[in-house]
Amino acid sequence: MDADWLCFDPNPSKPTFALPEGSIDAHCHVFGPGDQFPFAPERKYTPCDAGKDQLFALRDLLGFDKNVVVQATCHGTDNSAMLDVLRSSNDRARGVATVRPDIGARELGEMHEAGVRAVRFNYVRRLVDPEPDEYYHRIVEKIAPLGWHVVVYFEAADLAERWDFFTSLSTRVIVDHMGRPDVSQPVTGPAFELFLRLLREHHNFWSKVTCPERLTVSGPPSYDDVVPFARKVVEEFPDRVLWGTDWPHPNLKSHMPDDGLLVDFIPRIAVTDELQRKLLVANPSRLYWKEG
Ligand code: 0GY
Repeated sequence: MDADWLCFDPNPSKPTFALPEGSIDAHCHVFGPGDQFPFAPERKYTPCDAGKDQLFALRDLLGFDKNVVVQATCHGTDNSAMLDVLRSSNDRARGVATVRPDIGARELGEMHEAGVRAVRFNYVRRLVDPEPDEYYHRIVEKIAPLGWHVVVYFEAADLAERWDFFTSLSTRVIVDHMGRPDVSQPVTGPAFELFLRLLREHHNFWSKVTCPERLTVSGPPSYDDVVPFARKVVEEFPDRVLWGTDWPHPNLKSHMPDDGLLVDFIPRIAVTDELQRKLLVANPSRLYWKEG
C-alpha cells in the first residue's frame, strides 16, 4: 500500500444512534484483497486490503441491513472484487460498476444478474483521467435499457463545465458527496446554489449526503461545518437523498473516522424519524432493490 495510506479503523465503536430497520449503506467499497483481486495497473493509489468479510462485519456492527458497493478506482474496470461481494451477500448487496463503452450485452446481463444497478462516471482527476462526453454517452446507451442509473463524482469547481452533459442524461443521476462543496464557504454561496439548482431543476438528480470526514475543514469528531450543507439537501430533497459510510475511506489524509461515530452524525443531518427512514431505507430500497 502507499506509504502515506491511512487504513480503516479496525475497531470502530458501536453507534449510539439506532439505525431504522432495513437501513442501507448506499456508498461503500472493497479493496481486494490484492492477492485474490489484483489492483488495476492504471490505478492512482494502492490501498490496504479491505475485503468483503470486513465489510459484512462492519455492516452488522453498525446495524445496517444491506450495502451498495461502488467500484473503487484502484480496481479500474475490473469489477471482480465488487461482483464477488454481491454474489456472496445473499441478496443483501447491490453494485455500481465502472465499465468501458465496448462492454458487451452478455457481460452487462451477468452484472445485472449479480446485482449491479448503476455505472459510475468519475471526473476527479487525482483518481482518473476523465474521457470525452462521447465515451460516457456510449455507455449510457447500453445501460439505460437495463433500467440502470448513473453515479457521478466530481469536484464542485467542475460542475459548471459538466452541466450540459449531466443534464443531457435521461437516466437517474446520483451525485456523490453533494458534489464536494467547499464547506468553508456559506451554504447560501453561489457554488452550492449551483448544485442545489441542479437538483431543483432536474428531478432525475439525487444526492448522496455522504463524507463529512472528507469534506470537513473544521475536522473531527463533530464535523460541524458539514452539517448545514447536508441538512439543507436532506430537507429540500427528502425523497432523493442517500447515505453511506464510504468505508474503507479511500485517500483520507488528515484522519481516519470511527465508523460508529459517523453513524451518530446521521441524526444531525436528518433530524426527524421520517427523514431518517427516507434517507436510510425508503430511498435506497426504491433505487436498488425494486425493478424498474
Ligand atoms: C469515494 C472517494 C474517493 C475515492 C474513490 O473510487 C475511488 O477511488 O471514490 C476519493 O478519493 O475522494 O467516494 O470513495
